[in-house]
Amino acid sequence: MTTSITERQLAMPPDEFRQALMDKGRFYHLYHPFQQAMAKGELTQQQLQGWVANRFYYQLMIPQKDAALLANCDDPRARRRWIQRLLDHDGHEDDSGGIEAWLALGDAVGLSREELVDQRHVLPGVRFAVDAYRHFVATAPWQEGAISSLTELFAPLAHQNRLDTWPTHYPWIDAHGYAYFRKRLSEARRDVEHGLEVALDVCVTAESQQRALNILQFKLDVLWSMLDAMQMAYLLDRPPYHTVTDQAVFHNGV
Ligand code: AHQ
Repeated sequence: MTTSITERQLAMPPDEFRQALMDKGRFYHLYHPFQQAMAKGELTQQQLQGWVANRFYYQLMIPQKDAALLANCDDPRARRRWIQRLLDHDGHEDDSGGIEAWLALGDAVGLSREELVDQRHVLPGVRFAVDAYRHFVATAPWQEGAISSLTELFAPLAHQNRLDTWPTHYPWIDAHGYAYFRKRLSEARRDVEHGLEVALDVCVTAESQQRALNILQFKLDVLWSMLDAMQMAYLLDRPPYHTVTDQAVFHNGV
C-alpha cells in the first residue's frame, strides 16, 4: 500500500501514536462501576458468580477469535507468534490452558462446570458485545484484528487489582481460582508487545492512526458494554425480562 509524503507528514511520530493508544486506557473497563464495586469488596457471591459466568463466554470466544485472525493472516512469521495465544487458552503440553483455569475460577467462586459451559448465565448484552468482537476480527484485515487486542495494554492492571483485592474482600474464594489472573500477567504483557509492533508498523499515516484509535475504542466499548449488562442485571436488579417474569430467561447460542 503506497502512501503519499503528505499523508506520512501528517502522521504522529511513533512515540506520540503509542502514547495516543495508551491514553485510551482511561476508558478501560477497570474504571467501570461494576469493576470498581468488585475492587472495593462490595459484590455478593452471586454478583461475583455472575461476572465469572459471563466473562467465561468472553474467554471461550478468545481462541476462536484468534483462529479467525490467523485465517486472515498471510504472514507466516506473524502466524507463528499469534498461534501462541490459542495455545495459552486451549492448553498445550503441561499447560491445561486459560479456559480450564477459568473453569477453576468458576469452581473457586461456587459455580459448577456445567452451568458455565451451558451458558445459562450469559446475559444478552454480554453475548452481543462478545459476538461483535469476534465478528469484527473475523471480517477485518488481520492487522486490525491485532490492533483490537490492544486493550490488553491495560489488562495487567485489572489482573493485579484482582490478585491484590480479592483475598481480603472475598476470603471465601479458594486461592486455586486465582491461577488465571497470575497466568495472564505475563501472557498479556507478551501479547501486547506483538500487537504494538503490528500497530506501529502499519499505522504510518494520519488516517490509519485514527482508524487504529477507533478500533481500540470499539474494543473498549465491547468490554464496557459487557459490564453495563452485568451492572443492570446484578447491581441494579434489572435482569433481562425482569418486568415480565422473575425466572431466568436464556438461550445457549444460535
Ligand atoms: O483474559 C483476557 C484475555 O485472555 C484477553 C485476550 C485479549 C484479546 O485478544 O482481546 N483481551 C483479553 C482480556 C482478558 N481479560 C480481561 C480482564 O479484564 O480480565 C481484559 C481483556 C482485554 O483487555 O481485552
